[in-house]
Amino acid sequence: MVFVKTHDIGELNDNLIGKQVVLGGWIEDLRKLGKMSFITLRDVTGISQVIVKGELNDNLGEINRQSVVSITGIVQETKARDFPFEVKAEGIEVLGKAVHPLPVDPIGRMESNIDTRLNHRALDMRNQKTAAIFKMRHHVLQSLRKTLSDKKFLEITTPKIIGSASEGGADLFSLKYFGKTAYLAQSPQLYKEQMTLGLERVFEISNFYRAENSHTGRHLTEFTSIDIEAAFMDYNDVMDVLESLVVAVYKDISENCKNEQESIEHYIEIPSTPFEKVTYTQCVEELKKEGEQIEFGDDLQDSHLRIIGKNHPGFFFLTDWPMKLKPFYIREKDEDATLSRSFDLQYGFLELSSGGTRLHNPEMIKERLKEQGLDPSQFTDHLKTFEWGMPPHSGWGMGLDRLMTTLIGIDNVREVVLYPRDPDRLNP
Ligand code: AMO
Repeated sequence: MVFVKTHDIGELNDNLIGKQVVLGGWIEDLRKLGKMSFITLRDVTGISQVIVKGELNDNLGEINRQSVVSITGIVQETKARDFPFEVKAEGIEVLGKAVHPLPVDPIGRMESNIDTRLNHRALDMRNQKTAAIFKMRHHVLQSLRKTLSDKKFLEITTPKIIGSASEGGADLFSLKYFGKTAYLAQSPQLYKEQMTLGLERVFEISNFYRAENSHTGRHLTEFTSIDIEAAFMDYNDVMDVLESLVVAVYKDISENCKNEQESIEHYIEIPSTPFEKVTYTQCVEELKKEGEQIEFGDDLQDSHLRIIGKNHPGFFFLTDWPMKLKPFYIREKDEDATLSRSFDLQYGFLELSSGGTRLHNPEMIKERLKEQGLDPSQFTDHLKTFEWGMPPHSGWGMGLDRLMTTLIGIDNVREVVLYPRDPDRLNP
């Protein structure tokens, strides 16, 4: 028999009182009280109480909690405080049994550690806290796409299987490709830059890959990146785009995900603007004052960023990094060629995004590639596009998973990724 669900539980309303509905969902609770039983039925939209009486109750038999059932019944008013309506059952069919005990408790009465939950991720999704996080992630994606589209950015999808490094550097996964070696893209960097010469403003939201053997709460080997690239914009312009995008997402989620915030017991505060801009040089001075051994040109280590993050809590831009610390495609400042037109968006110590104004003179790019020990001949396809009327352009990339952790107030990206991939986790 084909199962037909007439209503989601969240759709039950006064007009349905006295009418028959067919619901589908999971048994969250089942209490047998002699002549009658009470079922708490949950679907993705809500919960309802179901009353089972008479012959149906006598023949109910064993139904494990968390089994999926179809319940036909009449909607009625309820005295129970926790439910807006209840349903008097006329028929119950078990569509899929759940074993007992389950490997994790979806009600969350028995807390499981994150590894156990990730090993049983599909079941973890029935935990209302976990489900709330992924409902919020859905809204964040929608919000990002809407804001960027409103700002006249076109969504593109660039290849993930590539023939040479997109960013340079060592953190590339390689794979066999019909007798050749291919790589998994680390970012859409080269393609998004190329697209500015035809489409001007582009964005991409896709997964990218980093063969980094990092074991932290903020690194994954497969992460979701939000990238933009815009012709005729400078790094200050794309910082403005980033700031307004982050604020729009925060507002959107704060207003439209009230139930989800209640489920995770974390309430979103909208960041105030403008975000502070702190230069790399200022950071070095602050660190020296705090007794750190650091000189201009040194990279900021995790311990440094923790100090800077304490001095500047919340969102701020860390700008004007030394050229030598930046990738080959970043442009220098006109007034001081040792400094770059670049920035990171920080949330305290956490780096959320990096970006900048790009070089658009191919000879300069070749020089920079050589300086960084990269072979310009590996970038021929990219470099030739700079001879086709490449506009000046700027952009950034932001880790969606990291942005999500700031929204939900949890500091492990694994909580906001369905099936996280890290050096120790390749399954399920
Ligand atoms: P970058 O390498 O700084 O810049 O990456 C941009 C942002 O992506 C996120 N991110 C990660 N998130 C989780 N796990 C990882 N292993 C990981 N690596 C990066 C971070 C980071 O800030 N092409 C440039 C961007 C640009 O200039 O447009 C780039 O990829 O949030």
